[in-house]
Amino acid sequence: QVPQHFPASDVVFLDAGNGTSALIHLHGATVLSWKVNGKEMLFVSEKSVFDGKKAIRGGIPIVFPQFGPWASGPQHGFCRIKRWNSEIPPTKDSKGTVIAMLSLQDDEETRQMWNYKFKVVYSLRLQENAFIMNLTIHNEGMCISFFGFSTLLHSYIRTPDILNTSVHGLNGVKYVDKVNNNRTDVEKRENIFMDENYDRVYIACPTHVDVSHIGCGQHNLNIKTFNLPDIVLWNPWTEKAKAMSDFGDEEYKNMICVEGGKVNKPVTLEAGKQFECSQTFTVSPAY
Ligand code: TA6
Repeated sequence: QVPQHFPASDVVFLDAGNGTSALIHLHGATVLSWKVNGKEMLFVSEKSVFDGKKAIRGGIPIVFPQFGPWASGPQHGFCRIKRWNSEIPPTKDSKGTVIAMLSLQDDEETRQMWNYKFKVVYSLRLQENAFIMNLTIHNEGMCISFFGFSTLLHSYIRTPDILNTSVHGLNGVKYVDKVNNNRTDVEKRENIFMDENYDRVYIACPTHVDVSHIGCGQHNLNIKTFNLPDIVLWNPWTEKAKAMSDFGDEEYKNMICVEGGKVNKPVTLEAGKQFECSQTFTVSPAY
């Protein structure tokens, strides 16, 4: 359902064959589409704006250097609203993995908000039934450490029915509930079904979670994370859906955000050092 009329100069298309493909928009290096056997696994709002200014409502926006509201700049930082560079054209390696590499460097605008020299390199590797997204944040300064950044991959997963989709793997994990005055609690369910507005930060999670009945409902998604210890679960539900101009009133029924992040404990990165994190999506037939 992603409008296919994007100018070729604005997108990077990965084709791994057998109906497996991915489409990345250079605005925010936002993955817009990931198809397996021709079936779309990601959600992009029909009302998303593609004006090169506003964050795209859906796909996998990149959150850096700040998750959530930010005194120095836009909510969720500037990465998802900057135009990234495609460093290498998509190439297929000897094992059939299609690789793309995008990057974003500091500029006058970012330094106004966050006065650091940085380079973020986003490498995407698409295999027949796995999609590996690796984000490496380089502190390009000579002597100044980055203090306290957070980062997160804000993945909008598609579902035919939010009431039949569940998140498995967070039982026993502590979470902060942003819908209930940031109260903390411990998850007690094996399978988390959403039937209301959810906005929770699960802290220090296992490295694997599953999301059931995604895409057209016949697949389960496994998300494996590296250095993204926290997981945000979000669904705006009815009232918040109505309040977003770039989101359909009923679209909350067809998406679930399961977002791997390093948000609970911000990162301090010394000059010349790098912070690497990744998430790997694989799908299997729904149980
Ligand atoms: O990831 C959940 C969240 O932080 C929610 O609080 C909600 O604000 C969502 O992100 C979307 O934020 P956005 O700035 O894209 O409207």
